[in-house]
Amino acid sequence: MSKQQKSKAKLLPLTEPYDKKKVTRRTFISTLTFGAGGVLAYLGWNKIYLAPKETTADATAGARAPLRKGLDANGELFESTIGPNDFSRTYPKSAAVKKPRINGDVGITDKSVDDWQLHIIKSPSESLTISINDLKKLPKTEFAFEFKCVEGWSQISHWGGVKFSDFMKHYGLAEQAKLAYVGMHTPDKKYYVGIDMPSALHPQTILCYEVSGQPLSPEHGAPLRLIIPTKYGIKNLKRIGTLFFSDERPPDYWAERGYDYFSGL
Ligand SMILES: Nc1nc2c(c(=O)[nH]1)N[C@H]1C(S)=C(S)[C@@H](COP(=O)(O)O)O[C@H]1N2
Ligand SMILES: [Mo]
Repeated sequence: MSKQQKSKAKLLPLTEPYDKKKVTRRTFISTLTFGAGGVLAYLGWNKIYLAPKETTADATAGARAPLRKGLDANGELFESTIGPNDFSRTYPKSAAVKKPRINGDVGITDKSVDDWQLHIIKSPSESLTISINDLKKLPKTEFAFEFKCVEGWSQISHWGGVKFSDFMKHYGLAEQAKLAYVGMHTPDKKYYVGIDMPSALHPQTILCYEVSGQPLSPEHGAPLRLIIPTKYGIKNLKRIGTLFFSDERPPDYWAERGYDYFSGL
């Protein structure tokens, strides 16, 4: 260092007097706070981790009880806010992808759907069977919307079919519509969902037989699937075999594996 630099360095203003006591106390407090936070996080995690799994008495199972409580509270909040006037955003058909992604094949691996019929269980003693052509005679509704999967992808796709509410009216299912839920499953019963009735009767919920303007392919759920834009993909059951109505929550494939029963968007 040259002589000049040395003298300049000396001219620098002194920093505030350094209070060693204060610094030690601050270090002590912050260390303690950090430590306490860590302990709390660990205890919280442990509590959830060690908590029993919820019981299988109802339609949901597989989540730790405290987490399920959170999910249920969320679901209830959603259920109380969604009404027939809350629409999922729709897009022009041209915004839809040409070949929508395919995801999930539980209950639809059997490719033969020639002898398919829709079974409606009106009551323990009364049922209806309906063909795809019967459904195609009813007014058609089509729209493009952003289909969302819980696995973290979404796509704008274009679907067509008959409004679930139109279907209920046409087949005289007014009494059934008063029940709290509709349940549905694939013809082989391997995939199944339960839908709360207000969501089922929502004007955007359709019994769908077309995707991208073409009849559904087996992978998309031919010949008939559910499209319910107000819920995640998991609720959009492909290849509906049977519909039934109930005041109890119907069994639900992904709810049994820990997902939220309502699965609203
Ligand atoms: N029968 C049946 N329906 C199903 C599934 C399934 O595995 N089997 N997967 C669900 C899930 S998780 C999603 S994201 C959508 C995917 O529909 P797509 O294959 O037409 O894109 O279907 C839903 N419906
Ligand atoms: Mo999904």
